[in-house]
Amino acid sequence: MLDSKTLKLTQDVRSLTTRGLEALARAQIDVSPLRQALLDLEGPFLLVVVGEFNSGKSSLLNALLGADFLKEGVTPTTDRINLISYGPEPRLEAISPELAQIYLPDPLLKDMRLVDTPGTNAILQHHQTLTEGFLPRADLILFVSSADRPFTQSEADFLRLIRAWGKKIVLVVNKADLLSAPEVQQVLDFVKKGADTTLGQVPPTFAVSARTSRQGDAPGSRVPELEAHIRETLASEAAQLKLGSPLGVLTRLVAEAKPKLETRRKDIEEQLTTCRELDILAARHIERTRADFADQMALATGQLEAVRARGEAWLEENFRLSNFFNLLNSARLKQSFSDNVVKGANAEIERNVLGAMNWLARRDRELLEDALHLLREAPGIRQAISKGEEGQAIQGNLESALREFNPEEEARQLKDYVQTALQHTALAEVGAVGLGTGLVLIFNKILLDLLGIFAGLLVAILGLTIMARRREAAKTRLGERLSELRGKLEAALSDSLNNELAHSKDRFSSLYRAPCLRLETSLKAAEEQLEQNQILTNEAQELSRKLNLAR
Ligand SMILES: Nc1nc2c(ncn2[C@@H]2O[C@H](COP(=O)(O)OP(=O)(O)O)[C@@H](O)[C@H]2O)c(=O)[nH]1
Ligand SMILES: [Mg+2]
Repeated sequence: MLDSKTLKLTQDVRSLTTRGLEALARAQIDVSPLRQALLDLEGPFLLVVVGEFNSGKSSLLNALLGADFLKEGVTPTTDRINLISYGPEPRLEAISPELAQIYLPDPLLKDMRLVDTPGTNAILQHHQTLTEGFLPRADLILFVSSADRPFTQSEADFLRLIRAWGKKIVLVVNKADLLSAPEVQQVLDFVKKGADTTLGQVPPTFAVSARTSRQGDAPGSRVPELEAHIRETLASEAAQLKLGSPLGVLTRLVAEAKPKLETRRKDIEEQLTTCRELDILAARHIERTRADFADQMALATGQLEAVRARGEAWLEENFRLSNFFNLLNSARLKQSFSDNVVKGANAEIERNVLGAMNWLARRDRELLEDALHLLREAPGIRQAISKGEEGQAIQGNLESALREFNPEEEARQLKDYVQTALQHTALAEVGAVGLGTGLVLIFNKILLDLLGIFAGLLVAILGLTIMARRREAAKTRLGERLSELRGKLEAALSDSLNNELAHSKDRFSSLYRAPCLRLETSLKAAEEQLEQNQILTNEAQELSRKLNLAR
C-alpha cells in the first residue's frame, strides 16, 4: 500500500509536522496533540467512537465486535478511554484512571484500533474533557447519535469541534429499533440536514440498531452495512486519513496560535508607541529648552549692554579738559570705573549664568516628570505599559531616575561645562579664577585699553577737538570690547547648552533604550512567527490537497 508517492507524502507530512512543532512551541502553544499525532503516524489506524452518553457507543462497539466486551448502561458507564486492539486472548489492561487497553481476538482489529470514549453531554465534565482530549488522535470518527433524541444542539457543537481538528466523520443514528421505518427515514433526513448546516457537508450516515444486532438479527440491525463502509474506507483511504490526521491537528493549532500571536504583536506595537512617544517628548524638550534658553542668555548679556551705556556716560563725564588733572590719578580713575561703570555687573552676570544653569537642571527634571506623566496618564500608553514587562521596566527606570535626580549635583556639573566652555572660547582668565572674578579682570583690561587711547595726550598739546575725538574713539573701543566679550560669553553659554542637551538626551534615552530594543526584537519575532504560521497553514493545505482530503 505504501507506494513511492505515499512514501514521499509521509515524509512531507512528517517534516512539516516537525517544523510545526518547533514553530508552535516557540509561540507558546501546547503542542502535545501534535506530538501525539506524530507518534500515531507510526501506529495503527484509530477509529474513535464518540457521541453523547447513552447514545449506545459501547453497545455499537459490542455489536461490531460481536460480543459484550464493553460495559453498557443507561447511566454513563464508560468512565475512561478504552483502546481496543488485537490480541489472541481477551484481556484488559488499565493504563491509568483515564485509559485502558483492551485486547480482543477479533480480525477487525488487525487493521485498526477501536476506541470507546466516555461520551459527551454527561453531568460528568471530566468525561467530556477526556473525550475531547482524545479527538486529535482519531483517524476516523464514528459519531453516534440516538434515534430517540437525534441531533441535539450539544451534538452540533461537538461536531463542529471534531471538524476543527479536520477529522473525517461517519454519522451513526443508533437505536433505530425504537422507530418505525418511515420514522427512521425522517430521523435520517433530519440528522443529515443538521449535519449539512453544521459542517457544510453531509458525512456518510447510517441508521442502525446495536440492540437488534446483539439480539442476533444482524441484517435487521444494519450494523453490517456500517461495518462494510468502515472496511471500505479503511481499504481505500487508510493512508490518506492517517497522514491527514497530523495535518488536521497542525492546522487547528496554527489557527489557535494566530489570534494569540496577533494579540502579542499588537501588545508589543502598543508598547513600542511608548518608545516613540518618549523620543518625541525628548526631541520637543530639546527644541523648547533651546528656544527658552535665549531668554536666560539675554539676562546675562543684557548686563553688558548696561555696562556699555554706563561706560559711555562715564567717558563723557570724566574725559574733558576741565577734568584733565583728575585723569592723571589712575587709582582714582580705576575706582571710579569700577563704581560707576562695572557697578557689580560681574557679580550680576555670574548670578545670571548660575541661574541659567539651575534653570537647565530644572528642565531636566521636568523632562523626567513629563515622561512619567505621559506613561501614567496618556490613555493608550497607560494600557500599553501595563501589558508587558518592558513597559514596566521603562516606567521603573524613569521613576528611579526622578527619585535619584539631584539638582545641586546637576547644576554643579553644568557650571563645570560653562567653565570649560569659557576656557575654550578664549576667556582664559575666567577659566582660571571663576566667572565673577574673571569678569573683573576683563573689565580692568578694557579700562586699560580705553586709557591707552588717551595716553598720548599727557605730553601732547591739549586741544578741545582732539579730546573730543579721542573720547568718541574710546566709546567705540568700549563698544567693540564689550561686544567681543558678549560674543564669547554667548558662545560659552550655548556650548554649555549644547553639551547639556546632548548629555541629557543621552541619559534620558538610556532609561528606555534597552527595553525598547528588546521590544523591537520581540516584534520582529512575533511577525516572523505569524509569517511562519501562514506558511505552515499553506503547506498543510497543499499537502491535504495532495492527499485528496477536503479541509
Ligand atoms: N433500544 C435500544 N437501546 C440501546 C441500543 N443500543 C444501546 N442501547 C441502550 O442504551 C443504553 C446506553 O448504551 P451504552 O452503549 O452504554 O451507551 P454509551 O453511553 O453511548 O456507551 C443502554 O441501556 C443500552 O442497552 C439500541 O440499538 N436500541
Ligand atoms: Mg459507553
